[in-house]
Amino acid sequence: NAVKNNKISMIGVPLQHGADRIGVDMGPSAIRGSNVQHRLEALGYQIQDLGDIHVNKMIEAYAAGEKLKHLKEIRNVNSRLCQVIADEIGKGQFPLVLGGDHSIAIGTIKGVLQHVNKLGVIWFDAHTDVNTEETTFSGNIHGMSLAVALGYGHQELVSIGGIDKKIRSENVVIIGARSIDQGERKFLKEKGIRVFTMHDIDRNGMKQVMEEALEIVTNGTDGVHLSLDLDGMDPDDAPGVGTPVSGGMSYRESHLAMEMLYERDCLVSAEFVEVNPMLDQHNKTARTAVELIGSVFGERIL
Ligand code: 6HN
Ligand code: MN
Ligand code: MN
Ligand code: MN
Repeated sequence: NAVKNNKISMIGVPLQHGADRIGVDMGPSAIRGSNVQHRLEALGYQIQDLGDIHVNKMIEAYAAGEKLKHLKEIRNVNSRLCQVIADEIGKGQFPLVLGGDHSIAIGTIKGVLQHVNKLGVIWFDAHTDVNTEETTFSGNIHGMSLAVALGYGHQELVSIGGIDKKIRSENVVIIGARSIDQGERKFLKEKGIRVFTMHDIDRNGMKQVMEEALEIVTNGTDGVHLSLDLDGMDPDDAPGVGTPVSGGMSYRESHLAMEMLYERDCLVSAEFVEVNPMLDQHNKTARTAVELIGSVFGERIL
């Protein structure tokens, strides 16, 4: 993991085809422009910036009439991402992925699964991203990526990196949810996925929620992946996202969650997604992402 070898590979994925609002493809440059590399180097890490995964931008016309929008290009980008993640972990690097819309979690997780058999996942999000082609209202694949990682959804997506490579519902937690579609509710219940909603955070506090969450994702697993959608935070703190939902996690609650993750020393990979500079206010959301990245890699106030 990162703390043991101090070597991080940074990978940008300027994908927006999984979401409806344009601009999220500029997320990686906004995060890089907020000095993520210097911040991590100051903490003693060696950073290799691998640049961006190639995304074909000229496909907009083909979305009309597709049930799953831009399926082919999303499959291609995630296949490439999966390979890069697997290669980097093979070299002993810690992959830090910068999004891009949340459909990129498919490629990241499938890549990690090439090396880590039993993978725990912390899904930090206002949404739960467990739609399938049967339940989706929007057709947007960023609302389906967790289901795909669990092995449910379109075969073109589930087969990326090998159909047998999947995470198990008992090793997954979702934190910060407050917008769940009807079909997703059913899915979460059927699969027994533990969801810590905003209600749980209000009632029990982030400290207790994270203690329980860490117990679940580390129990019987060989490592944990953090998939952090910036819309999990309150839109006051992270306005630059395509699907904002009010009443989210505060700046301090989010940092506490990151600090507790660092203390537990269980992460093998992380991704920060859905930063949309076109919808942002003075780059606030990208800067917040970089600050959260600082905390998850060990930055402390004192
Ligand atoms: N995200 N549940 C909605 C849908 O379109 O399926 C919203 C998904 C948002 C996805 O924010 O990563
Ligand atoms: Mn589109
Ligand atoms: Mn999401
Ligand atoms: Mn979301």
